[in-house]
Amino acid sequence: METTTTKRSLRIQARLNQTRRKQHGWLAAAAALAVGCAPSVVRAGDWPQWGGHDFGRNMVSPESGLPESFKPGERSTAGEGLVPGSTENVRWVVELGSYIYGNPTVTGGRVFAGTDDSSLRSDKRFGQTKGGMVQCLDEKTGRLIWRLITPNRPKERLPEGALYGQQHFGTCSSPAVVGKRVYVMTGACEIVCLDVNGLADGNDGPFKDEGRYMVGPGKPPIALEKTDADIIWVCDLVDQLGVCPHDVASCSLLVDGRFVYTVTSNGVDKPHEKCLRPDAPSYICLDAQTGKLLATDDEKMGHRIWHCLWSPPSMGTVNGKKLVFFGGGDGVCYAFEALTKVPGKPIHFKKVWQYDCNPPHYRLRDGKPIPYYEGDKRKKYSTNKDDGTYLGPSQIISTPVFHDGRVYVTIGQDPMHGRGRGLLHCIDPSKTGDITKSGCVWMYDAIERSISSVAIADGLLYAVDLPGRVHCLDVATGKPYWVHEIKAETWGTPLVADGKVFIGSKKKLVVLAAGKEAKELAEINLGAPAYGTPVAADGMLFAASQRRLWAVQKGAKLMQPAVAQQNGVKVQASGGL
Ligand SMILES: [Ca+2]
Repeated sequence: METTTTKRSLRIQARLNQTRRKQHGWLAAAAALAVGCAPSVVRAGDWPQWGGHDFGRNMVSPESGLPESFKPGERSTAGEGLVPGSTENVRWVVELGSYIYGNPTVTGGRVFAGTDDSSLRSDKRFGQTKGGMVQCLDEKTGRLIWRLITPNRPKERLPEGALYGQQHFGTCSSPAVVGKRVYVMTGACEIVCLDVNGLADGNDGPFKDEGRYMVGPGKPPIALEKTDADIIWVCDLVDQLGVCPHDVASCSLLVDGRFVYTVTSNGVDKPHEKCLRPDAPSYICLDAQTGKLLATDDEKMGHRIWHCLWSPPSMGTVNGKKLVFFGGGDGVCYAFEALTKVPGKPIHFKKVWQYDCNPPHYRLRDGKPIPYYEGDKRKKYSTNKDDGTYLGPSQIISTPVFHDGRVYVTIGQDPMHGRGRGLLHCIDPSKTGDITKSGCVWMYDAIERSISSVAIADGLLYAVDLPGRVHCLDVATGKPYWVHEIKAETWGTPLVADGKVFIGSKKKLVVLAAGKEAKELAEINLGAPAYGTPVAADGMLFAASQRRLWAVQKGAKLMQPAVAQQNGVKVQASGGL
């Protein structure tokens, strides 16, 4: 049964889509022309931020007509690209790099994705730094429109003793698009605001030094081209806010009009013993227009943080007030009042509540605190056998999801730490103060550690844990209907769309039927791990492996088997090349 809220939100979404269809009629028309064999109905519903249009970040899309499966194509042995006719329901495929952790966003006929910089090899202007990129592609064809290159942050631009950037994962967060601006946290621990049109229509904003920025300090600036990004402003969280990131800087920003909310990716030092910048802010709000700091938290979480802050915030209206929900590197979920106006100088967020996601038996053994890193299977002193039974404290890496007056959040650790017991909480956010007891609606402890967020549709909650078990629960009670085993490590969040649940995993992309009975519809091998989260927009599914991004559309065929080279980005598409 659909809930009234779901029906209402779908009706609102349908109205939004109608408006967008009117605004972007050219897109629908052009897309229908480009794929002659596809159905004529092309929806113009976009997905502009992590969570789509929903600031609660519930990964549910109103798109319909999505195929149950697709054939990603076979690699040609006679050269680059795919064997002609080996794909099914695929509109285009783009090879974007070696790491695609930044889940795509789609809006205004464009697809935005964070990647590493390995596809830069053929652009002679750059020496590779194993840094990151933000790539903007044409939604119809997959062709490159522009890209931002963010060089790897060198050691001398970090506090001494930091452990950061060694994994070369690139830009790991989802770009957020509002109007003509794109906001993203780069792999270099900056928040950047970009022009949605890139440099094709000139160099906008106060930032004019893109040619120097994109090669990194100490090198001569490159000559800019129309396919380069146009930076409007940059806020460097290390230089300007004193943050010391750990491993990777990542947060899918929440942009609410004038306000950009994010965690700072402040974290611990190389030996994982202490935070080098314990008084630096954990949660901040920047001015979307200028990049200026508007607000910080006053939690001083650096004094108790275990690893690093990576959890993207969400937002919801509770008791008539907009709240922002942040997942802590200390295992605590926090709610702060959202800003309502631009303050004259930076202020502290007003805290409304906090909720400890680690109950006493997760934190204490025989009355003594359980060391966090005892749960890291790689440590010599670890007692974690990596079989999912280890019980100890975990942090919040997933997004706290706000839906229908409740907050849902999982706990977990860096996947490298191995398996362990997790916990999924349903929180009543209408309380104030320490709401660990008063705000607990239900807990579900048959889940292992998870860095995935939940998706909720039609009264059912879908959650997935690190070893790839999908849990379908009654959202009201937390009682399970079924558990399905993907049997592969899973980092991403389930996407519910068109009566299906799409989940990426290390081995394959899995499609399940949404509903009270477990039913697997398809397993799709993408040829490389699919750690990210698929998204749906404009009647298409956008799914990525570590290397490639597929635009999946029912009935679409790759019309031209030739591979187009665009500054190193290889595209196979159905039309327009
Ligand atoms: Ca500029």
